[in-house]
Amino acid sequence: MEAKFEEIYGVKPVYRVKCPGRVNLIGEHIDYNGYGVLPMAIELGTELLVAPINESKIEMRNVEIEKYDPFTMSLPSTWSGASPPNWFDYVLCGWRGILDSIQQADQQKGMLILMKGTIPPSSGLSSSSSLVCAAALSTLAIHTGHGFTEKYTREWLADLCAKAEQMIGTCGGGMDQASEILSPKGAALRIDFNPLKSKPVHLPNDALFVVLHSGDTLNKAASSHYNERVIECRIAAQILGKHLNLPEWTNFRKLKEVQDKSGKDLAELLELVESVVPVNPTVDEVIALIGKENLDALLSDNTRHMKEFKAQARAWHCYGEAKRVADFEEACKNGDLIAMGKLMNQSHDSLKERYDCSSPGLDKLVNECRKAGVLGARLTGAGWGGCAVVLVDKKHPTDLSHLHVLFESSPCEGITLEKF
Ligand code: ADP
Ligand code: NG1
Ligand code: MG
Repeated sequence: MEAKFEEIYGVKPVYRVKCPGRVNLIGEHIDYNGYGVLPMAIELGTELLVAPINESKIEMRNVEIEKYDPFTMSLPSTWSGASPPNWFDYVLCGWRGILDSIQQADQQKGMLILMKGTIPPSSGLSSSSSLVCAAALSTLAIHTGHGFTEKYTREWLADLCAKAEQMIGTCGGGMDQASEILSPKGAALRIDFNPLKSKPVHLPNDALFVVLHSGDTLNKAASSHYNERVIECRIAAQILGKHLNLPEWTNFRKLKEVQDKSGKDLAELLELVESVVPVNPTVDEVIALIGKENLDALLSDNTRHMKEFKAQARAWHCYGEAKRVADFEEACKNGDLIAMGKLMNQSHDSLKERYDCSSPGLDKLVNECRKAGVLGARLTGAGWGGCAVVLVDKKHPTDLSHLHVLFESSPCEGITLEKF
């Protein structure tokens, strides 16, 4: 990579940033509802080589030149988002996030960037956030001459990158960025939000997590599927908040706010969802429940076309999945692989049936893995294609050689910065 950088740009790179991808073990589509998740960082990742230049431009190249066009942007630039995004827009999310946060928007420094990514794109292993986070740390180094400090902490960067990636149009939670920045080597990470907190979760010695590809892919920012789910959850949160007479329910955006403000446990909330949240309300029915002004404020640009909202099923999945994360963490502590596998199966079934975010290829893959005898199998990441993660007992290995195995995962460390 260094020789390639020098060959392209005629100067040596000054920094190398490496950022892993992540595989989510459990806790899907609940980060943006405020609930904790349990991913681990993986060995596949993004590598950026960067150098400062005196010219007023950012120039970027990808080693996969046939797939990703080179891009040059003159500085100063007011870029603040692009939807649907090109590959370099993910880099610019990280760049803009840092400049706004360190208040150097008017002192944009020239940069040369060479990128190499090994995460299969649009496959639920978070190639997008790996790119955003790597670009953000590179920009920090170029503009300040250093990486993490007491002021610019890993938590600060994870929060910043979660917000920054929304500039490509998805209303994401913060799981991917937190996992890819905060993960310790050798352990999965339990991540909680608002405020962001994380703690290592040591996996049982006999637990082997295998990642397989379904063959289907979907770029999350190029369709409205993802944001549609976010909006349906927001609507369910306001319907529940209003029903329970909770103060400031019109500000609710996350299903966890209902729990925090009502003090109810997840089992009580699941019951309430069934009795209070309509199955498939139309726009007019939602307006009758929460008011037009509130609905308008909840919708994103790419969800204003929606005619109906599967609010009940989405909320049901979310509260159920939040419980499964807690149970999975407990099962991990107890080394109970059977219980972990069952929870992964339940997670997939809920995502398929209540969240409508699986795909025929993913369901086929999950079924084949289960038939082969794995302890648990589920889609990982946002879904609609991409990868499945399965749990295998190392003492009784399952033969998956007839399927498209990508890798056997061992927990890797989060993002790193190196100065040459
Ligand atoms: P994922 O589940 O991998 O995060 P997304 O749909 O969120 O999938 O993001 C995928 C997008 O990230 C791609 O369409 C591309 O724009 C960008 N991307 C991923 N890998 C690379 C790469 N190696 N080089 C350039 N861009 C990449
Ligand atoms: P992927 O599939 O990596 O794009 C997305 C979101 C996560 C989370 C999962 C579903 C972004 C950057 N990522 O991941 O926050 O909501 O889906 O659990 O928005
Ligand atoms: Mg992504």
